[in-house]
Amino acid sequence: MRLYWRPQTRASRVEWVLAEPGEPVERVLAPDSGRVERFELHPLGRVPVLEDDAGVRRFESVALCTWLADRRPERGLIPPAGSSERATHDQWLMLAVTEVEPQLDLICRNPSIVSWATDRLAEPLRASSAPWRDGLRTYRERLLQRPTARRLFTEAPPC
Ligand SMILES: N[C@@H](CCC(=O)N[C@@H](CS)C(=O)NCC(=O)O)C(=O)O
Repeated sequence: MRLYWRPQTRASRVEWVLAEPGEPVERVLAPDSGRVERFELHPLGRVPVLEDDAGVRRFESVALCTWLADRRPERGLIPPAGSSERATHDQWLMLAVTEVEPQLDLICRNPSIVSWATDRLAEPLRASSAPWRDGLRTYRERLLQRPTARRLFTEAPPC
């Protein structure tokens, strides 16, 4: 398994899921942003890209994480495919990636819009605060049950 990564990118998600089951991985620092070699790895020149042991390269961090978790069911990283728990898992996963992440991305790239974006996000959050609180609490509890996640999220030095 070979992971093409850059620091402080979504590659860290994949690194974490690889670390949980202790999968051996070769980390390869991807070429600098915008370089033509990046587009040979990914159609939009992005990271992470994961190459499996058969040499097949794939991208999209969440799809990679899901695949890695599914292939080691005994580790209990993800509910079994087709189960009701998995449907709920995927629901929150998709909401995070399709609804929340683009807004956070926008804010990170345009710090001047923080107050506009906070107002925009605050209303729906206020209106439905219980599901968010419950979801986040469950997420945090489950994360902290995993030694690797606990180490990465609570003991890792800031990058
Ligand atoms: N949806 C993709 C997003 C990938 C992405 O946007 N990666 C960023 C880093 S987090 C990237 O490579 N940006 C272009 C660049 O750095 O040149 C995923 O989750 O893998």
